[in-house]
Amino acid sequence: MMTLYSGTTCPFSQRSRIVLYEKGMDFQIIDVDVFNLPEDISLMNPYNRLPVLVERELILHESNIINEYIDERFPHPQLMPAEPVMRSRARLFLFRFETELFTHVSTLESTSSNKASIDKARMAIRDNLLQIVPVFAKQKYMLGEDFTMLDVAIAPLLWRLEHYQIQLPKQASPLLKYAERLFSRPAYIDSLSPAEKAMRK
Ligand SMILES: N[C@@H](CCC(=O)N[C@@H](CS)C(=O)NCC(=O)O)C(=O)O
Repeated sequence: MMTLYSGTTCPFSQRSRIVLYEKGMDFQIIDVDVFNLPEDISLMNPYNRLPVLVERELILHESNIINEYIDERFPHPQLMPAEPVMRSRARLFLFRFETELFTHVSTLESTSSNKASIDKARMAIRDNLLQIVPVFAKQKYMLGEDFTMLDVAIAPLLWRLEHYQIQLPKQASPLLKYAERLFSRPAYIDSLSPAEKAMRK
């Protein structure tokens, strides 16, 4: 059985929780306090961060790497595109998310960020999200009509917009409707920790 060491408020951990619930197989989630990491996390992850996935002798870290492993191990429903060209494009998009959005999410999650860097991170996230609004004028999900790993990757950020004090203008409404579509999925609802539920009224 897979065991996920997961931060109850950690957006990266939530990604892996979403994938586990989408697959509907047996797994165990161990809640970890991100602000008081137990020593065994540093033994499993040299970067001493959550999430960490353990399955027998395999120990993985980095949410996107964990998620691709779960997707390959339990192929139904498949979350990465099956076809190599689309699959590599999906990986490029995941890389872009990390570089342009989640680097700023990490600033907002860090206890050592100062006000100037927090303000800068909020603006950068807002600007980058506005750029992807037009995608949802034409399609239901990030890559088309199917829910994929890209939707998994971005959902925890969209859930936290209010919590991070990021306001989007009216023109972002297709993106916010898309977010509601993600939040209404049964696996998404199951993935939420009590602390995450409390982030949105
Ligand atoms: N790129 C990593 C980011 C993971 C990450 O930053 N996790 C945070 C919690 S949300 C963490 O464990 N922070 C503890 C620390 O840095 O001390 C991933 O995708 O898994």
